[in-house]
Amino acid sequence: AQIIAEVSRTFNEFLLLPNRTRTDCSAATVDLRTPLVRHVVGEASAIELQSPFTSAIMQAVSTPALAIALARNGGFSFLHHNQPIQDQAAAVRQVKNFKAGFVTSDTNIRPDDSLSLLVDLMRRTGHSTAAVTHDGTATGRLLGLVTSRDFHPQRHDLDGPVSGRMTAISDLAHAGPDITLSEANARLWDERLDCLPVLDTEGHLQHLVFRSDYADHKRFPNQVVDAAKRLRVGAGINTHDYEERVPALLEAGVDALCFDSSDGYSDWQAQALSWVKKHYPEIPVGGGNVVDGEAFTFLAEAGADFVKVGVGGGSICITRDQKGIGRGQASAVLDVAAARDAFRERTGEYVPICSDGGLVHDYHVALALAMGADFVMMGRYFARFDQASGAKLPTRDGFVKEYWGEGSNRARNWQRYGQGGQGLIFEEGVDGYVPYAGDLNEGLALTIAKLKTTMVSCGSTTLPEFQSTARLTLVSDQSFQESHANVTLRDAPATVS
Ligand code: MZP
Repeated sequence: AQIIAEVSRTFNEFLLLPNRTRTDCSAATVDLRTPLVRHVVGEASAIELQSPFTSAIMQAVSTPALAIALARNGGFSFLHHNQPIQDQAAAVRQVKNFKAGFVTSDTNIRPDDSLSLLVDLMRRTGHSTAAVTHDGTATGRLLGLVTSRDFHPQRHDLDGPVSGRMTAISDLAHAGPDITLSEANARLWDERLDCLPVLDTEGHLQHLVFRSDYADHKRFPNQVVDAAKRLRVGAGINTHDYEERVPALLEAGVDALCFDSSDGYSDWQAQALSWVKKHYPEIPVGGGNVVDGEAFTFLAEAGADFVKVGVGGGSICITRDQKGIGRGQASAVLDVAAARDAFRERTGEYVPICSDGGLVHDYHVALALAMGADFVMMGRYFARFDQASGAKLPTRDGFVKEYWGEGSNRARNWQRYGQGGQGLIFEEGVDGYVPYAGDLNEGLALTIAKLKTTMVSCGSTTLPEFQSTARLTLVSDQSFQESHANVTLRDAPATVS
């Protein structure tokens, strides 16, 4: 066997040194744009993120609602593939059909349908308000509205006819068929209305415009959209059914694909990549996961448009315990980033890399980017938010959300794990809980604020500048202890030792 001399290191072992901060360097001038997919050096990537965050290809994480919220905040989601092809394609369509300010037809519902069905529809479509029409179609007569104020979206025990929960609309003004979105918004604000039904010439409902969505336009200046102003979304695929899955996802309008594997350094993945590239050269497709430069180069040469880095570091992952395979995430990112740069010098093409899994603290995102990652992928982080699929459960101290690994018995995503056949022979992931963290929009804004402030301390206003100028230092156990507060916190119980 060959012994690699370098110790396998993780993010907790590093800190950033402050660099000189210029007067023009402030949180307001930091630009977090980053390429998602391969591009010729000097040209723009076909998909550029406004902030370097992607959500994990996991059942407990990347729902359509989360994909919508993340895209509106400048990031990108990959909807999971551990579901029938038609269900994954329908999830892609839900994101692509999302239109800020409009209720789409699939959130219209008949008055005798149950609230739990309505809750489910609204969660899947990412809407906080739904229309109740007499025949359940977008053009049906509007009977009432159900808003998120009327129920708790996480409580599936709610049931009973919707009519009991309807909000009267008699005090809402109606708009004619020719009203533009901006005119409608202006009127909503002027007349202090929450909602404006837009009617056709015969008085039938066309759609609803909500005032809160007008605020959203201001609130989400970084939405990741293509020419048709539709949100962008990706999808995970595997090396087993890609010949059927890829065309269905393309038909649904997916923007990028990613092979989802716990070990992407394989002939299976190279063959599947070249099949996609041959049949659908227009769709970007990522590969992974890998932990070293050799494996990166293998996938980049096989056609991968980006490569995910990380084996065994995920918060729900027990692959290292079970199989003894993996590498500290910091060492993996540093090694792969060096290979990405060598590939760029040799070919003139830039293949972005993603640091996937094992990011425990917000500052780990900054470390991963400083070490060369172009963007990060997170599971635990996003699973904590309202928009993720896990149930929100009460505890003595607050709430938790369910979060389970793709290699757990609960997920049984055997396509992700090469265990020699059809099925998961042993678990490589666990099923657990993470602390509930509320709304993604607020949580991610805080993380982005911290990232920008870190970059300012390091004297950088762009990610390429941060990657090339950041200075990192290894920390000893003792200096790691020094990093934390060393007083008794006011709200902690007093102890006498
Ligand atoms: P984390 O953000 O929760 O630390 O890690 C999420 C990542 O862990 C995913 O993007 C995926 O690469 C990986 N993952 C997902 N399921 C498992 C498992 O069951 C796993 N072992 O390792």
